[in-house]
Amino acid sequence: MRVDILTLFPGAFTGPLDVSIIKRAREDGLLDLHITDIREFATDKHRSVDDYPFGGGQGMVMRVDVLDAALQHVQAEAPEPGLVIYMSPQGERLTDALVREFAANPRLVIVCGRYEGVDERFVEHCVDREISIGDYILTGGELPAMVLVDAVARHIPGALGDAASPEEESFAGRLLEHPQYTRPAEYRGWEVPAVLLSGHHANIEKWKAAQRLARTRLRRPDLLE
Ligand code: 4FV
Repeated sequence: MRVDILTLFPGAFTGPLDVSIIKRAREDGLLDLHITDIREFATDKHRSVDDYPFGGGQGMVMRVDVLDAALQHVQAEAPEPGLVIYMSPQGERLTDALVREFAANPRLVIVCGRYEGVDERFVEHCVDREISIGDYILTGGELPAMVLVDAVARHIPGALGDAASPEEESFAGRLLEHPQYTRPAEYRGWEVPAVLLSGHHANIEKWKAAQRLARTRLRRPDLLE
């Protein structure tokens, strides 16, 4: 999968996408990540990428001409155009189902906003999907973009190694995960449920299923609707 990220802060991506599973997926050629600086496509001598909002209001808005030039350049860097995703609080809420849908694409182009956001004409004419990671305001779309890349990369065949598969985890079956325990079995008198130490697989599976349901009912009844 090829993922292009358009951002004013390429440096923000150094680190979170260079460790563990994502690092290996990139090294193994499963994830081909490209970060492009939007400011490279500014045309005026001040290299400005934003301007005052028409109709007044606080803050600055990112310019449609600079964003479109950056997008066209990146799209032309590979034969297959990517699905264009703009991260913003006005978007559809990111869910496991959406992550799986995006993971089925050969290529994504993720646009990170800053300031008050982008000119709406860019969203209207250049963006395929507007996505929010939650109802709160961040300083930029970079962290949401990393969340999306991390979540999607786990679904690239082979990215998780053969150990785990995304099929068997939370939200796939729309239930929260059962509690997890590991050694030491004894610690400060804090108990490990005996069934997990019983070796009785049928009972263990029954316990896990009951835990998933009980936790979901208690903590996220909305997932059961
Ligand atoms: C955001 C979110 C988010 C809004 C103004 C960037 C910021 C600034 N993106 N889910 N929540 N974006 O807060 O995706 O431009």
